[in-house]
Parts: sequence; C-alpha cells; structure tokens
Amino acid sequence: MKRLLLFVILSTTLLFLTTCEKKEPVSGNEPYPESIVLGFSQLGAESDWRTANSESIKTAARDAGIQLMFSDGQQKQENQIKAIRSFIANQVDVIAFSPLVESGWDTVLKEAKDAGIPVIITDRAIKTEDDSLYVALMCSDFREEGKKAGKWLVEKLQETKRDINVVELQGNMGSSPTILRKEGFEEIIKERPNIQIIQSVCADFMKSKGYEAMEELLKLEGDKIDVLYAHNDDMAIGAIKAIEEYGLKPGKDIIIVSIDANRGAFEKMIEGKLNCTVECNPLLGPMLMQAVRDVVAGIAIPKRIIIPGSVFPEEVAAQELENRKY
Ligand code: GZL
Repeated sequence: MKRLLLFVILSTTLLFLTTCEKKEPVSGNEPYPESIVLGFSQLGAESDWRTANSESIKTAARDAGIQLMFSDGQQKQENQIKAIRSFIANQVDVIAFSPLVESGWDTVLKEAKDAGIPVIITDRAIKTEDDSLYVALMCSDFREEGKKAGKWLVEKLQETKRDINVVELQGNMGSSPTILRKEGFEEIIKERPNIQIIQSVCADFMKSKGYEAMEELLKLEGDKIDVLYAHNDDMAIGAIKAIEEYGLKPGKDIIIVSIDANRGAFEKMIEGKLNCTVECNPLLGPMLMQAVRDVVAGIAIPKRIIIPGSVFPEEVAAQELENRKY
C-alpha cells in the first residue's frame, strides 16, 4: 500500500513539474517546431547600403536563432510579390520586406492578412489606404534627410549671393526615399531663390548609373554646375569619377552633398572630394528580429519605428571614420 502511495505522489509531482516549467523565450537554437520562421523579401543589391542591410538581417536572424527565408527581388516588384506569396504558401510565422516602390502592395498584403501572417515593413514605406495590412514600419525619415541636406547646403552658401546651379541624382523612381528626399531638399532650398535645381535625373541609387548620369550632365551643363545633390553616397561616388574625368575638382569646383553616410563617403570626404553626407542607417537586423519575436509572442510593437541619423560634414570625416560600421 505504502509503495503505491509513494508512486502516486512521485508521479504527480513529476507531472506538475513538467507541465509548469517556465517556457524559455524561443531562442530558436532548440531543434523543435517552436523556432520562428521569417520570410524576408529584399528589394535587390544595388548599393553598399543594401549590402550592409542584407548582411545585418542575415546575421541578426542567425544570432537570434530565427530561421530566415531570404529572397533577393533584383530590383523588380513582381519578384518581391512572388516571394511574399511563397512565404504565405510556406506558412512562415512572420513576413518582412523592403518595398522597392511605394505602391502596388495591397493585394499581396491582403493575402498575407487572410493567411493570418503578420507583416513588418522595413527600410522603405508603402502607400496604402489600409494600414491594418502591416504590423509595423521601421525606416528612416527620408523627408528629414532631404531637409538636412538642404539645410547644410544653405548654411554653406549663406554668404553667396550669385545664382547657384544644383544638379540632382535621384534614387529609383517611385520609392519613398527618392520621393521624400527630393521633397525635403526642395522645401529648404526654396527659401533661397538664388539656389536652383537646373537638372534632376534618376540613377537608381547605383554607382555605375551615378557615373553615367553625371557624365551626361557635365556634357549638358558642364562648368555651370555648382552643386551636386545625390540621394545616396553610391551615386555621388560614381559622379565624382565622372567629374574628375571631365577635368573639374569634386568637392571644390562642384560642392557635393549626399545621403547614407557609408564608409566610402567618409573616405571621399577625407580626400576632399565630397563635402557632406546625411546618415541613413542600414543596420536594421537586430531591431527587426526583436520585432519579429515580439509579434510572435503577441507583444505589441510601435506601428512606426523611425531610425535616427546624424549629419557628417567633411570637417569631422577623419575623426569619425573609425566609428563607421557600414
Ligand atoms: C534608404 C534605402 C536607400 C539607400 C540607398 O532606406 O532604401 O536604398 O539610401 C539604397 O543607398 O540603395
């Protein structure tokens, strides 16, 4: 009788312990189905910024033990839509993506919503009437970045009364950074009627296209160009090569302000060939993985997460270079 009683007490205790053990947060290292699966649709591989962004996401997923299905859209929205559909078919836990352009996402995001899969938008924004289609948007304030570039230029030219001719290299058309960086910059320079944008061309955030576009602009406007405003450092760096081949001194004959604050821009500022870069941080991986875990755990996250950034004029480039992480 005593043996039976002892057995009952022991087995009940054991049962109680196993069912009450605290569930550790999913680290994903455990080889069991609870590990989180994230489907990420990247827009392409057009710039050093994008390379750093993709690396940050892959590394952060690995460190968080999150299974990552990563797709490169190769600068085509239809590829991103296909990737999102494959994530839905694979019943991933969360979908995240960096939208190449602002519009055209409602249909596929509704499919994700109907499948009960939460979506996090990173790096760029979308245009939609229905913001229930995504859980959160984490990206920089692109309009503010354009304004910062404009303010730096206005400050630099405050003693200059003559007409100043600006040429602009834009990122890929229809993307939120391109649209808003243009608007922000124009909002500031319109206060100075002597500063005018005389040419604005698309170079898709790419070094090679920045070179080609600047080559053409120099043929068109040559010695009339006083300032280059580039929506990212890569296009500015491509343009610098064209300016030098044309026989002018970038950073001196043509003032150059751009956005991203990548290492290449700091190196050009140290060489005296670029004058200012506005920071747009690509290292979103850890923040994204934390958001993914929170969403899976049912923890509310902010609808809009703004990534902060500073302004780096050439004067601080040398001391700042060692701190740059991308
Ligand atoms: C901005 C990002 C832009 C960068 C470019 O968040 O989408 O795309 O400024 C990149 O360098 O190509």
